[in-house]
Amino acid sequence: MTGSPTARAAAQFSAAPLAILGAEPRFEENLHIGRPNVGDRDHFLRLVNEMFDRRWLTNVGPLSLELEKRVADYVGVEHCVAMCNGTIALEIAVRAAGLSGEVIVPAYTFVATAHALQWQQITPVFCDMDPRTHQIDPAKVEELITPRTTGIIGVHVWGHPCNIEALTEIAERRGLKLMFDAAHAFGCSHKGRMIGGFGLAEVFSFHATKFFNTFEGGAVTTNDAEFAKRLRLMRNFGFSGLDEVAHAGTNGKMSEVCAAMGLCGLESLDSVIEVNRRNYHLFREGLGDLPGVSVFEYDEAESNNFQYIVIEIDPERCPLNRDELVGVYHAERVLARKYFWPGVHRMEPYKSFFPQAGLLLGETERVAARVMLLPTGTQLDPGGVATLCDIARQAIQHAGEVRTALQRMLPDLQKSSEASATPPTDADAERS
Ligand code: T4K
Repeated sequence: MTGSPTARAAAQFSAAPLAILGAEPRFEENLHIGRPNVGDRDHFLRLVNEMFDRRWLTNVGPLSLELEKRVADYVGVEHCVAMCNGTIALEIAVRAAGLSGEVIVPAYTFVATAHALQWQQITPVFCDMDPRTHQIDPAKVEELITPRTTGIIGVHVWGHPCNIEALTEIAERRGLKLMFDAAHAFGCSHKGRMIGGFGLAEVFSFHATKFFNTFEGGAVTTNDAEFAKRLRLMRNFGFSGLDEVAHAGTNGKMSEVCAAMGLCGLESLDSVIEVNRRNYHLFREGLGDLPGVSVFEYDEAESNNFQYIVIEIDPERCPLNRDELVGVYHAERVLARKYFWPGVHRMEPYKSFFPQAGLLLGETERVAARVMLLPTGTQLDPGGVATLCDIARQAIQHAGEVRTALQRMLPDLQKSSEASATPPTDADAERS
């Protein structure tokens, strides 16, 4: 975009060092949300060499068993079952719990939470959130229970715990299974207890974009020995012995190279959290006084991983809206994201199944239109955070020019996205 006629014209009347107004982008390369943290490479390569010497690459080898033990100790549970990714871990946990019919989940989550149900012909019933915490609202869960409901899956969005007590009380009183999608919450605690031990089971994602990663990976943690046994059978085709299959199953095993990555990552977990914590505080200081801009709050009396910098833009008070700010960041090569916009209920197949779902999801829709995420993690030093904060400050101070520049760019952007999204029609063919 730099060097385009629009940008050059804008640069002539603006002093703001913003790429959207014609300056050079502040970052030379794209800055991603979820850039992986990489631990001690020598340690990792040593473990991988040993793995090659053993010629044992997957199928619950010594590295994945060691990782399971270390994760179980870390979160303080009896059993950890490592899996190939968080989505399969969810699917297996849902199946092992015997869920069927309808299961209540938040609409404000990554689509995998709902897909893990839908994939097994279970209907996800979308529940609204508490806008203060972004977590599923227990009062609204109760209203969605029908004779077909068999369970509730809470999601600890951003690593902030759900209202675990209220959900537990409802599940017990109504005879429902309760599990948690804890994909964001490794290293987080609730009332001094680590996330991982609540409900029947909790499911972690160790995807590359998570602050702790095993390339691809995940785990189910539980204190229920029978449940853990079922999970282990199901993740390995149901094999209970050589040539002996005791259960329906799939392939959810974590490979040894992934487990090696996890074992290295555990060594640097505390230092990564420290970097995230530092960045989080710098973001709060750097953005806190901007009108209509707030940074999602974590309870600092608890353990947090601070892996997401979640910014909420109040369109009544901020001179730019969320989408405009995202546009400003993208011009600077900062790939800010709009998680979890537009809400899972507005994605397929759910939006075709439940076209009116939004009517019951007012808070979800309002929050999803206001939230954006900025990068953090070990890729970002304090100078980088200061630059990210300055971009928002400059954009807000020059909101009028920024909006004009964005609007000038809009027809071009629309044209190019329509061209790539719309298949040619017969009329197009005739015209050409
Ligand atoms: N439940 C919840 C609540 C979840 O948030 C997730 C996953 C799951 C369940 C399922 O767990 P997994 O099956 O994934 O283990 C990303 C992640 O892929 C996904 O794991 C995560 N949640 C979700 C919140 O974010 P996308 O499709 O939005 O982004 P993606 O993966 O294309 O990458 C994000 C950014 O990271 C990009 O700008 C590129 C950058 N990146 C990515 C990779 C893989 C890198 O810089 N390096 C890399 O190696 O889903």
